[in-house]
Amino acid sequence: MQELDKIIIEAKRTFQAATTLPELDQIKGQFLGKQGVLTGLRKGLSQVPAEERPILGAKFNALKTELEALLECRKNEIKAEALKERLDNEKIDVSLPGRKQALGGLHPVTRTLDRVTDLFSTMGFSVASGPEIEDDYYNFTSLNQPEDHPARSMHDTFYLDDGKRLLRTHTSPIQIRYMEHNNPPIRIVAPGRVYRVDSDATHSPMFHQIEGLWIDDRATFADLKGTVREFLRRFFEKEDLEVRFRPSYFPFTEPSAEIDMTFKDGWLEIGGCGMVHPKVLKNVNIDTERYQGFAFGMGLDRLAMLRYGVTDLRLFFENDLRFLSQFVV
Ligand code: 2NL
Repeated sequence: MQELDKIIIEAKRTFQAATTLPELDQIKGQFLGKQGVLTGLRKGLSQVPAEERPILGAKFNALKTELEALLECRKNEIKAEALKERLDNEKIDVSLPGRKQALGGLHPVTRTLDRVTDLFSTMGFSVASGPEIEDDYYNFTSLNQPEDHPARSMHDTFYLDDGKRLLRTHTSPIQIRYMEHNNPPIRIVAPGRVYRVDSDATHSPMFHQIEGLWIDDRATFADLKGTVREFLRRFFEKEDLEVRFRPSYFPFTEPSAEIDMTFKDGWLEIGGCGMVHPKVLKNVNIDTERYQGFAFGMGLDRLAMLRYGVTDLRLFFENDLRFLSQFVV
């Protein structure tokens, strides 16, 4: 009888120590299996005196039933623990925000270009374009740039391998081509990529320009000043922005001027301009007795840098998403 009680205590302890179903199954074998403790006990029953056998037999059966019940109970506990652990590990927070599709955006130079062309179109200008690969005639000769002009040298201009074609160094050829195919009055802006052999914090071998051209029977230097000043005031959203025209020289304009605007507590050069040189008009068969006009040019990247407060031009062309993604939306 004492031995039976000990078995119960021992069984409870080992069942509790089992943490997995296979482990519990193995322990079950130790008690109820063929070589188990209970089988040993049943064999011992035959040695007990006949009169004690019924009581011990009943006790033995009760013990067996209890062990089976304890096993079942522990088995359910282990299953419940395994389920709880799985639920804890696999739980998801359905209230978390979803992963959004990454949103692209327009490049800051493109945004500036769109803004500039929008402003000029409200002032009556159309937008013209042309090839980035040009030849000597459209890039230099037609613009009254003499053969020995330093800008034509290999140091400043990218020539293609044939030695004849080149990457345009300004967007003026667009306007030459436009004037060849359209009669005055002409009012266009010509934006685009241009190329020069130059590279540092403020110069990139590829950069962007926008030029404007206004040809009719009376356009004057006063119209030029008003047009450029009005554009800059609208672009920088500054009604009291001052613009200054400083005498200068370009082969394709006469007279010519640099365009300065007020910036911080001084002046900042933002472009150049002038009255289109009669030789240039003659090159495109415009009658200089009837027509005259002005042209101006500005750096688009420069306008973008000023608008967004970017101090190194190269950031625009490195395509680092940490920089570019700040211009999304
Ligand atoms: C600058 C200066 C300028 C022009 C561009 C032009 C075009 C034709 C005829 C005459 Cl077809 N002129 N363009 C004129 C003066 C200045 O650009 O500093 N650009 C960034």
